[in-house]
Amino acid sequence: MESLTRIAAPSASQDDGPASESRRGFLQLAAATGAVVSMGTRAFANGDIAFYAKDLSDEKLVDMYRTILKIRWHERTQADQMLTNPDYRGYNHFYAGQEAVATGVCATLRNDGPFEQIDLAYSSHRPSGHAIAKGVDIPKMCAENDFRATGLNNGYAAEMHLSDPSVGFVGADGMIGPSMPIATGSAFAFRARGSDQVAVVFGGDGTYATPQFHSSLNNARMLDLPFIYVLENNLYHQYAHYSYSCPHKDIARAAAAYGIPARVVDGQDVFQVYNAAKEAVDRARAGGGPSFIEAKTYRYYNHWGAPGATAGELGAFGYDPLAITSFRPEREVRAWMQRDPVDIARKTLIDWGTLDAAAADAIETEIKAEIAEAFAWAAQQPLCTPEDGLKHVFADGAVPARQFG
Ligand SMILES: Cc1ncc(C[n+]2csc(CCOP(=O)(O)OP(=O)(O)O)c2C)c(N)n1
Ligand SMILES: [Mg+2]
Repeated sequence: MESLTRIAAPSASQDDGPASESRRGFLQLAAATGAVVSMGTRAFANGDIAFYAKDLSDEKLVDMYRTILKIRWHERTQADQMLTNPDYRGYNHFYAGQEAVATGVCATLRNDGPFEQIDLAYSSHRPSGHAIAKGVDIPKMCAENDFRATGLNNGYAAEMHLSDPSVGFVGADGMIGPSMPIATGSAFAFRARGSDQVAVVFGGDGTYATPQFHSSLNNARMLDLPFIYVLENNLYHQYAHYSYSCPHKDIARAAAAYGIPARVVDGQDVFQVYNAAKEAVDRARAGGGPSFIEAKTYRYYNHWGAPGATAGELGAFGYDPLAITSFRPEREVRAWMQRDPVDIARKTLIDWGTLDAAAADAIETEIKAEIAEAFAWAAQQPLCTPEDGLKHVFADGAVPARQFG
């Protein structure tokens, strides 16, 4: 039995033909005239998805492009801070190169409203892209990442424990694996309450080797939970290629063992990711149980921080002193950068007539300035004090301060 399906090559270079164009036109007309259009995921007989992101409104498509750019410029600006500003305390496991995955998935989720109704996203140790795509306040996230007292989590969390329940971003997780059973617990609660919310987990190729990966998938299937696992296969866990810990080229094959429908997508193409996520979310909301999405992608920086990077330039190349040896040849990084998620989204929207080049440039200029402003605001925020470090450790008043004197 094989439930694994693959979404074909980037839609930007594909001609879906006049039928798709006229369908998009029809849907836009229907939207403009207020006609009720029943939208849903449809599949061809061979299993390929027939729901195209191109059916979305121009506003929603441009919004996805803006999100990709916000993530990209957040990463680049933070890398530059780390490389050039000795007063900057923050750090990151950079998400640049993977922006289309978080953006395409979160664009299918309910990200605002009462906590009892929004969808929940569980992140990993590489959280900034997931956080931005889910809708966290970016200036506050920048402040948090620099350990500022007015940051998203009052400076207690920084990158590794970022969290914002108001948008359903349950949070980052420094451990590889545990987010999966916690998220299946949320999905179980949704099902028990009769809610149509879904729980999404973002994890890396390294999670295959954890026990939580296998037990969570099995339980999600056995209990038909509204649970979506988004595996971002960026080829490496820390400095080792994923073939060192997983026998499958497509890790999504593992889902078949648990009877979970799976898709492999080009993680550099936000609209392919959107299509697969939309199918999975529709299935989960309708009571159809879990789904597995493997997005083939790549990180432009090394595992952690900015070794090998140069201020003002995208990406990190060459030997990483944090690794015993570097497993990433420079030519591999540069080859992946040829299939850049920002470029692919931009080209697709220009092909579809949603944006022209001047409008796309103007959006990028605007986002770059917005991110620079977020970092500037964060740098003005008060730092945490040593006393702050004792807050929230014990119940207030339970431990006299002299105990630490
Ligand atoms: C249980 C556990 N073991 C080891 C680590 C150390 N560690 C941090 S990140 C990482 C690799 C994760 O790789 P992957 O899941 O592919 O995610 P990526 O970094 O590629 O995004 C490891 C082993 C950890 N955080 N937790
Ligand atoms: Mg990885």
